[in-house]
Amino acid sequence: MENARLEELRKRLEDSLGSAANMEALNEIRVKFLGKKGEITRLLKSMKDISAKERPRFGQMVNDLRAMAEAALEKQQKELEKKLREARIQSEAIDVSLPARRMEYGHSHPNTRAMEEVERIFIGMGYEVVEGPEIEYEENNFEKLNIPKGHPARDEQDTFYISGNILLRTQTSSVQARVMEEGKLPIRMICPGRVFRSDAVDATHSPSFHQIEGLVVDRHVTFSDLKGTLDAFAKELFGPETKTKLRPHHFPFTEPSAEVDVSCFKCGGKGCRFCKGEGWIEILGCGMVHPHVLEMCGIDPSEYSGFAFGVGLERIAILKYEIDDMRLLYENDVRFLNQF
Ligand code: 2NL
Repeated sequence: MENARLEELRKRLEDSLGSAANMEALNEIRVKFLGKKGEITRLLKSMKDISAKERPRFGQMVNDLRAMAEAALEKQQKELEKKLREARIQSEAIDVSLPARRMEYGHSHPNTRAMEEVERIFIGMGYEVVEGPEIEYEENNFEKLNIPKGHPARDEQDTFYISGNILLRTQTSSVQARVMEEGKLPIRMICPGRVFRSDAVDATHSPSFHQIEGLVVDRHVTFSDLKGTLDAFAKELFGPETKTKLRPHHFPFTEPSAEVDVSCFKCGGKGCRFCKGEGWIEILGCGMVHPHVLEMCGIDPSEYSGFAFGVGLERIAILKYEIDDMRLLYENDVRFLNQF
C-alpha cells in the first residue's frame, strides 16, 4: 500500500520535472513536493501513523525519494541555468566581421564658411583680422562714428541698450574706432563679428546677425583704392567674370558713400529670377571715412585719409549658397545644414 503511494508520487514528480521549462516551474515543483507543506514532507510527517515494524523501511524509502527529488531538481536547475546562459551569450554576440556603423561628421555652418571665405580674401590682400567686444560703450558704437545724440539710429527701437551708455553693438565699426584710437598707423583691417539690432525676425531680418567691416587708413588713400579693392574682393568671392558697380548712398560715417552691386553670378547680368530681373545684386556699403570720424578717433584728416566698408555676412551666405530665408541659418535643423 505505502509502496504504491510512493511509486505514484515518484511518477508524478518525474512527469512534472519532465515538463518544467523554466525556473518558475522548477520552483513550483520544489514547493509542491519538498516545501513545508509539500507532499514528501507530509509523508515524513505521517510516519507516526505507521506501525513501528514498518517504520524504518518506510522511512528509508521516503528519505530515498526525497534525496532523489533534491538531486533531480538540482540537476534540472543546473541544466536550465546553462541553457539560459547560452541563450544570453548567443543573443549578445557581436559579429565583429560586420562593417562598422558610419560616423556622422559635422561640418561648418554656412555662416562660418562665408565668414572664413571673406576673411581669406582680405588676409590675402594684407589685412589684419581684429575682434572686439559685443557689449560696447555708446561712444564707440555711435559718437565716434559720427552718429550723434538724437540720430534716429540710436533710437531704442533700433538698439538694445544694457544700461545708460552701454549697449549691444549695432555694427562692428566700434572695433575700428578702438583700433584708430590706439593710434598705430597705417591701418589695414577687417573686423568680423556678431551685431545686434532691435529688429523683428522675418526672411531678411534678425535681431542678431554678422558683419564684416573693413578699414584702411593711410596717407593718400583714395576712392579708386576703395573701388579697386572691392572689385578684387567681388571677383574673388563670386568668380573672375564678376563686374562691380557703385551707386551713391548715404552713411553717417563715410563721405562720399556708396552701395556696391555685383553683376548677377547666375545670369551674368542679363537678368533672371535670382537677381529679380535686375542683372545686379547689392552686396555691401562703403565710402571714404568721414574726416570728422578720423578726427574724433585722434587721426589728423589733413594728413591721413581712409576708406571703409561693411558686408552683411548672412547676405553673402544667402547669396552664395542660394538660401531663400535667413531664418534657416539660425534654426539648426540638420536637414537644412546637411545640404552644405
Ligand atoms: C553696410 C554699410 C558700412 C562702414 C560700414 C565704417 C567704419 C568706420 C568708419 C567709416 Cl570705423 N565707416 N564702416 C562704412 C560704410 C558702410 O556698412 O551696409 N553694412 C552692412
